[in-house]
Amino acid sequence: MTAIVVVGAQWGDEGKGKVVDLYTESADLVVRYAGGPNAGHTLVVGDEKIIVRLIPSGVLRPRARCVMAQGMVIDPGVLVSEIDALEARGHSTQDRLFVSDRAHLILPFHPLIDSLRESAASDGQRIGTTKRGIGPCYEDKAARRGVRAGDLRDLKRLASLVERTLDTWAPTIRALGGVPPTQGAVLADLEPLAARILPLITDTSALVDAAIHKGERIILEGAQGTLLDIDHGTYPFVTSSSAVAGGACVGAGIGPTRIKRVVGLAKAYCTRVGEGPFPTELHDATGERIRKMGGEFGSVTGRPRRTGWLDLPALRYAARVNGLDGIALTKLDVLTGVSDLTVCVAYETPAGQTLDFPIDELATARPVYKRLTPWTESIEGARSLRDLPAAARDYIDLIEKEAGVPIDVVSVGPERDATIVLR
Ligand code: 2SA
Ligand code: GDP
Ligand code: MG
Repeated sequence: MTAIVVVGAQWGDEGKGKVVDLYTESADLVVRYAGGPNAGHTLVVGDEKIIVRLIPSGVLRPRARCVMAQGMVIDPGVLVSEIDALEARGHSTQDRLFVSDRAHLILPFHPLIDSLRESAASDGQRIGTTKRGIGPCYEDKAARRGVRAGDLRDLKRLASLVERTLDTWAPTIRALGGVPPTQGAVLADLEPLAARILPLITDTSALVDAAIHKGERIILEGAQGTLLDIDHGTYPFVTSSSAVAGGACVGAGIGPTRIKRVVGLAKAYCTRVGEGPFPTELHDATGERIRKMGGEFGSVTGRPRRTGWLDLPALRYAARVNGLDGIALTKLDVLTGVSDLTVCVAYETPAGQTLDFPIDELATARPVYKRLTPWTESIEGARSLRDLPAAARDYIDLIEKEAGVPIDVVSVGPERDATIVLR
């Protein structure tokens, strides 16, 4: 068994792009198992920075095949632009990019509905989505009226499927003050894209299974993060997919017995983009400093990300619901010089103090903080634990102890080699 799941342990943007790219050095197959073009996974290699939204983060490793599996929702226009942008920069996807025939398609009215709803929502109701049509597309999937990538094979059938879905949404679009596109306009957009995407479409569950049987090394790449998962996140302020490690089995179409290891990604602090509870959020100069030093702006939307202290109960929760075997700790360098370095170690709730993450009581629970010794030395050049100041090593030890999960990797910069590999 060779399949490793890489999953976000917080609210996304933990550095999945960097870590998946790193792990793919020796991988044969990288499989994105959930989400869609709401994701922005950043890859930094030398002077080059590439943000992938749909295509798996292994794409810069020429020997790795890349699979967009059936748990994903795919916007055909975004996919074709992403392929063209990569090719233009000399990164070929020829013969190594595969799209599941069962992945659902984001159609032009999905982002329209998403945007109209967000604009119409009152404060407290707004989710703060990326407006990329993710929610409405997964709604069509659950309502059993979605259009799938495999449907692009038969344009006549595609026309009737688009009509059915569009007819369902048109009254909602009008009620929200929008103008639904015509079926003709949707199909006219889709047909040239279909010609480009059709050669990529296949039964990716069978492809992944064959790779498993050949003993190939497989990375299953998550999107967003545990606390944005539709079942296990801070509902309703979540995305609409199964972001957790369990989602890798459903999303890629393989059984749990095939997974060898689950690695959770955690930033050395927390961020969240969009609405919803964030108990350790900082609204002060330290929060601003972390945003600036960490470049904490949405990779897709450019929105400023909310920043806050590391939440250890939330990390323990992520360790539990994902069954984490290891943690990749990222962006430790961003905490250099943060003089009031603090972590959340527990929560105070009406029922008393708890070490658990009180996910359904976040409105009333209060974080219990612990102040730690800061460090001021630059750590971007560190390549082993010995290169780190004692306070940074203590920070890593504390996380490992409190999360109850070994730290496999510590990332100290966006580049591939700015990494300390521990196991
Ligand atoms: P959606 O668009 O329906 O999935 O939004 C629902 C919630 O999920 C959050 N979400 C994200 N959170 C962090 N990063 C994401 N990707 C982009 C990035 C975000 C960006 O890499 O920075 O550019 O703004 C992502 N995608 C979805 C979203 O904020 C909502 O809270
Ligand atoms: P993802 O969605 O989990 O792939 O994360 P994003 O790409 O949205 O955001 C992570 C950001 O942090 C990107 O700009 C990365 O280049 C950057 N990054 C990743 N690891 C590190 C690190 O260890 N240190 C610093 N300073 N930046 C990092
Ligand atoms: Mg991101």
